Amino acid sequence: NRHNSCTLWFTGLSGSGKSTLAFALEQALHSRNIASYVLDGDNIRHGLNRDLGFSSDDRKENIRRIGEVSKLFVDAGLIVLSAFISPDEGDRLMVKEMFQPGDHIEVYVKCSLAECEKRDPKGLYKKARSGQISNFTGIDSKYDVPGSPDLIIDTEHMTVDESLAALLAYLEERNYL
Ligand code: GGZ
Repeated sequence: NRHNSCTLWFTGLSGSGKSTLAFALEQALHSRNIASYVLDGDNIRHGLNRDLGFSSDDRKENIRRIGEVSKLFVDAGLIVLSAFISPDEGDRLMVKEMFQPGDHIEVYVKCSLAECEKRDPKGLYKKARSGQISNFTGIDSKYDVPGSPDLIIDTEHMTVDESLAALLAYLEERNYL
């Protein structure tokens, strides 16, 4: 199917719903015969970026490599769904500048720390609170709220279906689909 390839860059706290939304969108695009691919911590941090941790330098290098990989996949014609906390505004700008304008869409997956901590799907906030994990985003490592995202998805107040509809509407209105 004809479409305009691009990267949707999902940023937000751990547990905000980035990967959930990315996979829901991947499925929706798949059923329209549009090729997309999800990059997230589970397929990147265990492979390509297994040498990187969570210091600010390592997060920056993590984000830089993911930006480069995303760009290659866009060149290959895909809609890339990159779901990483990417807590630093400067690092997010670095990624944005790797792309042609229009090839990069920043999606702020907005959810309060309190709600993410309540969800705590992997028990990581609990570990961070008890000191078993350090440099955890939102607890003892910063998250810069995006200053000018292209789209905000408020997962605290929207269902996955509503969030998905908002993403699809955004892409349709701007003729990506
Ligand atoms: C934040 C951490 C940390 C620390 C492990 N801080 O919710 P998850 O588990 O499945 O996804 C999180 C993932 C974050 O990796 P990213 O590559 O997205 O981070 S960044 O963009 O900041 O480079 C979380 C898990 O790894 N995790 N330790 N200290 N998240």
